[in-house]
Amino acid sequence: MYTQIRQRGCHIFQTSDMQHGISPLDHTFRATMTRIEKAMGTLIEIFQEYAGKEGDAKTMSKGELKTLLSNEFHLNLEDAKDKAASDKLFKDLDVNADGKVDFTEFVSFVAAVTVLLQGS
Ligand SMILES: [Ca+2]
Repeated sequence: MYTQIRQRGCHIFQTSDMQHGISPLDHTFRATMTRIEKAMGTLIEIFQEYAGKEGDAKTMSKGELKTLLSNEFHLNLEDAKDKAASDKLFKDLDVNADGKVDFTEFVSFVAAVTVLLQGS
């Protein structure tokens, strides 16, 4: 079962890989994707879009995360109080404390927010 999930997961990642474009085969695969596969592909696309804005395209800087929070969560982080909150959130997300938010750290955050929303 995990092999099948992994095989489709590789297609989702390739289909969502904006840096290399989407081939006609990927469009065919995209049409077969289930809702949850599309949701996972969307998470990958969003992460890659923001992580790719500056520096290492596989991790998000504090500035990239701030832009993502502003654009995708409609958070305005312009005043000092909000800056402190976004700095704390970045520190909380950066579980391995390497000064960057990688995909695992990002997707853990999205999962936690989703659980909160589902329970409210
Ligand atoms: Ca990190």
